[in-house]
Amino acid sequence: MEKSRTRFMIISMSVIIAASTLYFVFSEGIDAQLEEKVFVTHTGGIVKTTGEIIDPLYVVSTVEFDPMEYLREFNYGQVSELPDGTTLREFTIIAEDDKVMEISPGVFFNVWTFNGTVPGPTIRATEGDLVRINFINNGAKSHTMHFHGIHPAEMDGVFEIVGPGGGQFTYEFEAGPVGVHPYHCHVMPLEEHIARGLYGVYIVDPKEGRPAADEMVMVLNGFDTDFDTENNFYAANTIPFYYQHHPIQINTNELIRVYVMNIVEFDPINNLHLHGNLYHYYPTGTDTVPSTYTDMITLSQTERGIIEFEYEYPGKYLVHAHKVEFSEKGWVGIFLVKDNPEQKSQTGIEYGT
Ligand SMILES: [Cu+2]
Repeated sequence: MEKSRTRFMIISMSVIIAASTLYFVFSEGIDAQLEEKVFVTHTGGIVKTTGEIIDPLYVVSTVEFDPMEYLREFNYGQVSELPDGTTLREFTIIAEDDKVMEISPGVFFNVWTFNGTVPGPTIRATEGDLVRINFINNGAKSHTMHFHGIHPAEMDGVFEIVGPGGGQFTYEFEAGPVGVHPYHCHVMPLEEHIARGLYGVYIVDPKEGRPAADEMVMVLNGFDTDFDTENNFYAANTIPFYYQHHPIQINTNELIRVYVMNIVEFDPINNLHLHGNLYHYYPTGTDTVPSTYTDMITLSQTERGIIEFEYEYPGKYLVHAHKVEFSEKGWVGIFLVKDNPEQKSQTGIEYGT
């Protein structure tokens, strides 16, 4: 009894000393929670705080990620021309596995990143370009980049493991086929390397291009923050409820094109439902003819495609998983459609039909 009390005292003192040290070192970045709060944990336990809790973790969030920027950000690489006239697109991608991200208010999670974010950058090329990825693994674990698409076996990012602490590999392949494809780390246990965040989108444009549109990328992802192989949070582009609190602004009568990819681990399916409208869906984006005109698609892991639509009426419209559990845990957003009677897309949604 006496022994355990002494141990408790030592642990308590250590925590107080550590917290005080952090307070003096990082006093400006520390968030003090002044109010007493009661939480119910996922296991049904009740946690009561005493208020004035210092959360030193706040100062170690090392990911800067803006879902609104990510939504419409496309990386075309450093472009040059080879002697035979082929376009070369070079990208440098750095893997790390020590970053901490605030996944949801007050929830911090060790994410593994390509170029510092989850998802990694959207890589974009045109069919027939030569894509060169200078991959550097600055993590503490082995990682690779495995692209979906057509390429030689040694460029597949599966057997050529890239070691930690600065290991390097150059992936080089011809961009193709046309469409939207995932890339992700392919080191075992794959489940962990994907669930931690090592994935992104790779778009291959047709040589003739696609009709002008307001283009965006939505990666349907989730996070298992308590390691029970079930996701606690879901989102389009990492931050739960982000596009609900920050609606995506679009115009009436303008063609909207969304490159959508499901990368959710642990769950067999995910889906995307659009309100007040229907969209043309091009599975994998490999065909110019849409396979369906719908308001609901269901995707298993790494299934992806392109959706195209226009809104006729202004207002707020939800976009969300119709697996309601996922939408209630974060995968829900809003399109805020502004009236723009002058705006007419050049080709309308008849593209490919
Ligand atoms: Cu990995």
